[in-house]
Amino acid sequence: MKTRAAIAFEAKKPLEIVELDLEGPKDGEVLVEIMATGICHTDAYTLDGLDSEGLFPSVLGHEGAGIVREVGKGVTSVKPGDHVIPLYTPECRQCKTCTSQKSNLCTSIRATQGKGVMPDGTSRFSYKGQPVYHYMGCSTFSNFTVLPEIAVAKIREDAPFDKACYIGCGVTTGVGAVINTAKMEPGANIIVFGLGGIGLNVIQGAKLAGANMIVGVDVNNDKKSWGERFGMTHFVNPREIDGDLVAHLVALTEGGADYTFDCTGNTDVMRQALEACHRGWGESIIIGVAEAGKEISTRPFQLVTGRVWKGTAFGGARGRTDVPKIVDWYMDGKIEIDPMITHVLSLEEINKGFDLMHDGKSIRSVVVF
Ligand code: NAD
Ligand code: 022
Ligand code: ZN
Repeated sequence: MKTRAAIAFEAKKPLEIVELDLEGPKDGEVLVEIMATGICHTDAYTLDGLDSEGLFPSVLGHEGAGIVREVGKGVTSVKPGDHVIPLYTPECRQCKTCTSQKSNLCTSIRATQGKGVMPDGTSRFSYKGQPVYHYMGCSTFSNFTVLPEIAVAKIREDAPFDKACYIGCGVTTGVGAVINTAKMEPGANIIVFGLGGIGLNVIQGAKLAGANMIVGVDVNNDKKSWGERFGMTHFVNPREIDGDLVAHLVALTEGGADYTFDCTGNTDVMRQALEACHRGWGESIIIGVAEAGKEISTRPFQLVTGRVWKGTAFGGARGRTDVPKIVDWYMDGKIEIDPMITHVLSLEEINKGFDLMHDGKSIRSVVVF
């Protein structure tokens, strides 16, 4: 079949909207009509050539929502007509990691997903007879895409696609980091570094889980009102305080935070986030993805005195199990999404979404097909 998609032909070039050829689903795969897709940080990162594993040409996009249109042989968990969210972190429920219940980093299709192909080693997309790579197993910048069955979460049918798509990455990552990774207890004091599409979701997750102080740190003063909108209690702009940021934050939280979250991807901020933790028990969760080759550092004394450094992918969420629950939270009004969707674009306008992100003018841009 044909599908309308935005292709990244090479790094640092705008996406091009073209008609691609798409092969139908093979065994264990499903064809999904994407109804809406969010533009997330790592799509831009790959397009900017900062991801050492970026493949071209490819159909980017990893945050979406849509409807199953066709299923391949052996597919049992979804059927045509089901509403789904694609998962860049799949959940096979059979590999060593899934059965361990200790991590969400399912390994069953990891190798092929990283190479931009389906589990059988081939791509379903092609343009003028040449294969086009899949991206993070999702390729949601296409009106139709093919996904492994284990990489789709079935969701309720009354959830609007143009909001539910954000649950495919940003919402689940931020809220999940608090609930699954930090396992934050009510009454905790937290600090969130970077109040973008991820940090704001950390804030609303912490509010939901009953945090006491929620301190937001951002170099952009426009983010103060954004943070407050979702439950931030204190705002600090590192450029506007006298002296050392860490000392300031430790004083503000009377000894340091119980949990801190890096939502910037900046390795200097990661160090600040660890050192702003409370002596003896504070935990710092790295969410931000740093540029290829960057390293983090601190004095080992920070860890010896009880601070804990952790990281999280997709908020520690097990996609097929946890994503439908987050959709329920949204539909029940426990979490908000609508105000964070600052721009709605057509596929033809997708490059504008990347510009808005680069200029810090959007929280989340969503493309509707
Ligand atoms: P964003 O660009 O919307 O937000 C980043 C924010 O950080 C901005 O408000 C910016 O002003 C602020 N900032 C920049 N430098 C700062 C500094 N030195 N101190 C304080 N604040 C600073 O980005 P986003 O979409 O929220 O994503 C944040 C990070 O999370 C990215 O690195 C992204 O790749 C990563 N991410 C990780 C996962 C995961 O599973 N681990 C999932 C999604 C996104
Ligand atoms: C999503 N991310 C950033 C913005 N939006 C993001 C990027 C990378 C990861 C998670 C979220 C991530 C963390 C750990 C891994 N990845 C490795 C997982 C593993 O090895 O099992 C990651 C993921 C997918 C891909 C690359 C790296 C990919 O499909 N290319 C989950
Ligand atoms: Zn993302």
